[in-house]
Amino acid sequence: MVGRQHRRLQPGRRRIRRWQGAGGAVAGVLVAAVAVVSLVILLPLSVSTRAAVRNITLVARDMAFYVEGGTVPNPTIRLAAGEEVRFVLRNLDPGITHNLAIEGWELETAYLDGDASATLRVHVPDQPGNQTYVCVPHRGMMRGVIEVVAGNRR
Ligand SMILES: [Cu+2]
Repeated sequence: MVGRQHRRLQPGRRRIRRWQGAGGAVAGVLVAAVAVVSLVILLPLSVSTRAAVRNITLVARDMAFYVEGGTVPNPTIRLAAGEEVRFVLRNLDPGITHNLAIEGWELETAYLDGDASATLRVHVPDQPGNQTYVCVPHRGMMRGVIEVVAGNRR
């Protein structure tokens, strides 16, 4: 009885040893190769996805536009020719309606109440040059320049 059980255990043990030896090394190399190949394939994908659309968050407060976290009212915004940009406008002026319009490109968000936000998807033209962005109801106070520069400079 005891002898039989002992014999039965032996082959299993040997199989495990072999797996941890040469077979284990081959498996390890394979796993590493698959990981490297996956990285090579996935890395450019994630990078290009991030580069495809750039988010620019603007806030409207005290009757001016600001880049989120910025202190310069109605800042000049530099965009690269041909790039994809998503403007996000948040209205932080309670009780005052604001929007964001780039009239030269015929783009305009809805009018926003305080605390609301909207997005404006922009395909920047390939030609460098300047545009004006405004808040339509307050175009006298809330207006700035969009600079379109060639290539990737921005
Ligand atoms: Cu406004």
